[in-house]
Amino acid sequence: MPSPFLWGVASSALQVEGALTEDGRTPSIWDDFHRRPGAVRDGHSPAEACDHYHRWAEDVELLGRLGVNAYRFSVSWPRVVPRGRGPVNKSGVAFYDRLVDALLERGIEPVPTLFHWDLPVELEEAGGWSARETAHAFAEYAAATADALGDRVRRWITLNEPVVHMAYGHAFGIHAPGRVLDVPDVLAVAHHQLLAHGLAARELRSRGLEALLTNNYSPVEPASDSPADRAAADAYDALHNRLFTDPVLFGAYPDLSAFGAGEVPGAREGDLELIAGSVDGLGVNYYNPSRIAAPAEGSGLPFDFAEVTGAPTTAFGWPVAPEGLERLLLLLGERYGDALPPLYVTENGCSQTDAVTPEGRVHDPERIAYLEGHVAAVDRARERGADVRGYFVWTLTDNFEWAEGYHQRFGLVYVDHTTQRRVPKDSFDWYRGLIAARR
Ligand code: IFM
Repeated sequence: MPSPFLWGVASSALQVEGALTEDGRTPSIWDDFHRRPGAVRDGHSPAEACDHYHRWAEDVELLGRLGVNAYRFSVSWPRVVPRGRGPVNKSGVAFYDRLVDALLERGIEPVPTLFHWDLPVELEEAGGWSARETAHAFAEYAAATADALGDRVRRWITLNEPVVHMAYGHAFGIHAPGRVLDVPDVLAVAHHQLLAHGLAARELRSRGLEALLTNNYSPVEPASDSPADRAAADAYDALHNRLFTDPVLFGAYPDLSAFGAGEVPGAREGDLELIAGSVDGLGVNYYNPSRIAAPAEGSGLPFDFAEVTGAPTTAFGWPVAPEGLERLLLLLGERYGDALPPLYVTENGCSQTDAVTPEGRVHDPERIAYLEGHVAAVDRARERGADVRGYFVWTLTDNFEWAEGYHQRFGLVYVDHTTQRRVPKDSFDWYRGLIAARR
């Protein structure tokens, strides 16, 4: 019998768990990075986040009320394998054991992500994603986690948005580990993440489990019809949309010549063969489209961002364009044809400036409109042939939004970050109603 469509929500360990020093967890790169002056807005810290490590039962209760049949969360590498490599931390595994069991008791499929940007510091000190060995360490950690949970968890996501981790963390320095590398070194980071995915997928599949890779995608349009803007749009598309997908589906890197790159550094014989065909599903995180122009004189990049005009924006300033999701899902089919595995929208959502009313309610009509529009876009794409098997709202609870700290609220549930009180927003009720009607 085919699996039912997955209606879910998504989260990640560093953004919700807190308890950074408990039960044997060691620091991740974000534990260090957030302390750098100016790294995170207003110096916010992930130390407590949503205190999900202690309040997981309450959060699972919320998921039960919401009626989702899937929950995407991430496993914290430094909690499960504290030194990045070597012995597994039983207490760390026990946390995810309890979570998985509690989800299954409510008929909610656990969909874990193995890496959502929280690399153990010890591995960063040994070279991080610049080091090929990190890919092997990841495969060992993936194997150990699959051994612990694979009897109950079928679908696994290896990496979350490697393009964002590569660019923000290793080129722009605005996410952990805060490195600003040259293009060839940035591409080596990309290759090692892809290798890590390929090695981990092999471990998962050898255990009869499914391996998914989740990326951030953004349909690209040139700012004008000029050849320069079109070339810039192609360069951005290659970087943002193709760099982590072509190797996995076609076994080859896209044309990166606009970045002055010939061979991708770090790629060894046999790597692309391992990476090719290594997914049983593609995770699509979609927030907004991109409009791209030719770079200004002297820019170090072959593209520049142009404003997407005529669209409302979220609190983050991101344009709201649900039709971009439909376009993207169809484009993936056109681009990859038979090589494309089933698609899952593994993240979609928006930040808004939410507040609790004196009556204890959170009215968020903009979020409801955003989600309604994007679910309709998924419907249209499916009607037009896209094989989409799931949709996950980002996110359940307002959480630590990386360099923005607690300033961007994406949750269906409002969290008062001083008391940890959870208040379901109107969008929570809206999503519950949608799921009830669809299931
Ligand atoms: O919060 C992030 C998430 O960790 C990765 N995808 C985008 C979300 C919103 O910025």
